[in-house]
Amino acid sequence: MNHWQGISNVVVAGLGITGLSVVNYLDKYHPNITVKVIDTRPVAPNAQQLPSGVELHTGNWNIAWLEQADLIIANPGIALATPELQRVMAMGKTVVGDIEIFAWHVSQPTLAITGSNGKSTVTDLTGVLAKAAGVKVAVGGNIGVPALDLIADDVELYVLELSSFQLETTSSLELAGAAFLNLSEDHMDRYEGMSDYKLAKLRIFDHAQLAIVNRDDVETLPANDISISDFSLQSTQAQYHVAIIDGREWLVAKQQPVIPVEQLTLVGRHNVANALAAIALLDSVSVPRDGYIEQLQAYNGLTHRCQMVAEHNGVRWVNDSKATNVASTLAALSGLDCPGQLYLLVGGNGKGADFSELKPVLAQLSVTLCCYGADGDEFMSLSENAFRFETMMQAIERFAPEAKAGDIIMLSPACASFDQFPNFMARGDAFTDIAKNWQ
Ligand code: UMA
Ligand code: ADP
Repeated sequence: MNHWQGISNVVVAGLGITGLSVVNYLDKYHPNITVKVIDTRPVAPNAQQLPSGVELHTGNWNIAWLEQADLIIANPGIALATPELQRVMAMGKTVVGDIEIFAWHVSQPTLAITGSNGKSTVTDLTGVLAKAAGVKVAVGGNIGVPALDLIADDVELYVLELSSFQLETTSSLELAGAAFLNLSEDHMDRYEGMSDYKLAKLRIFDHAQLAIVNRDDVETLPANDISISDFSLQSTQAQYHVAIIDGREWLVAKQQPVIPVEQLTLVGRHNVANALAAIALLDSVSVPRDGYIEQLQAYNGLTHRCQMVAEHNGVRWVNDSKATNVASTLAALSGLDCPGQLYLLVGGNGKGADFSELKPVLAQLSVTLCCYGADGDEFMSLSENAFRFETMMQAIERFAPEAKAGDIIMLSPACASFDQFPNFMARGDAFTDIAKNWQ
């Protein structure tokens, strides 16, 4: 099917890294199409990188351009509910995202991963394991490399992390295996409610040959009629599970023991589930397990996810800046071995979340709750030992001097970073810098 038939004017909405990848893709593969770019921010990023001949409008919407377009390709940071997009969609204009354009182009097998937490870890791990097994693999999507930048003829397997934002604007992506890891509250500033958010995520299964789902989280089950592989930390009935064999706990895949859990370098129960999901994904495209067992044992995760970044005088500093919602902070707390006091840094942009689920878990710990940033107030009632600060740095300066051996200072903020940092990486780097240089 030629999706491009009759399309001569395209508007790219948003000039983030996604928008730029779309422009570059069109320039390379559809050079006869006229491309115009709108970015509603006063200063658009990447403006200097635009190929010559591509017009750019910044600061607000250009309605005339939208009305003249044959196709609008929107960045994931722009919601379909945006009134300007709704208006032209009502006129019959098609609005898609970069992943839909990717779907129109590629014919190689593709795996995709969505969920509220663990997407990047499972995506990266799946890619690392496929590579270890000798597969020419390209990894990208929401993890930070736009999918269209991956396109190359010699790629044998694509592995994509897909956010609900990306899935909203994707309708024809054919997948060899599609994993939905878990569902918990996130992005409530963008969705009407949880069912809306879940529906966006379920779109991953629309044209998948195999749905890889979490048996411990029924919300991940597909609504369409599709083959299923499941993973579980709780039930040995799942195809991918953990089981005690000769006194040791093993990862088991389709009745075959893979490795003992203790041989994983990855820390935490949630990462055991992530490893099972990655194995299930690789099985769906028949990557031989023998090819990657050593790498599965050695893999130690991505930065900014529950990572110990420094230890001074027995005080451990843990960077979990990627914990941008409640469930990820809960996962960090449940796997924590803290014999002393936990100084927990929380706050930032709360995206409209309800943080009350943290309260009973915090009550089990000896915690000093350091609340900072735009939504720091939201955390103050979660612990009797809560303190309010303007910034993360002020909290550290107040409490790090009194931390003793056995204590942990952990950034696991349950919030997005945008109120004070460009992104979660910058926030984690700032924390790591302070941690490494603390005397
Ligand atoms: N924006 C405007 N006006 C515009 C365009 C963007 O105000 O015209 C704002 C958006 O509201 C948003 C910000 O600019 O706050 C960035 O949005 P973007 O769409 O320009 O983002 P990109 O730079 O293209 O990055 C996007 C993903 N960002 C989002 O979905 C917000 C990146 O995921 C992703 O790595 C990248 O594409 C490559 O695929 C980031 C993210 O935070 C890491 N994702 C969310 C998450 O993981 O929770 C979904
Ligand atoms: P995502 O890409 O979905 O944001 P990441 O792998 O980057 O996922 O991890 C984000 C946060 O969630 C980190 O704090 C990490 O420790 C935590 N996390 C990772 N996997 C899981 C999981 N399966 N369940 C809950 N939390 C998780």
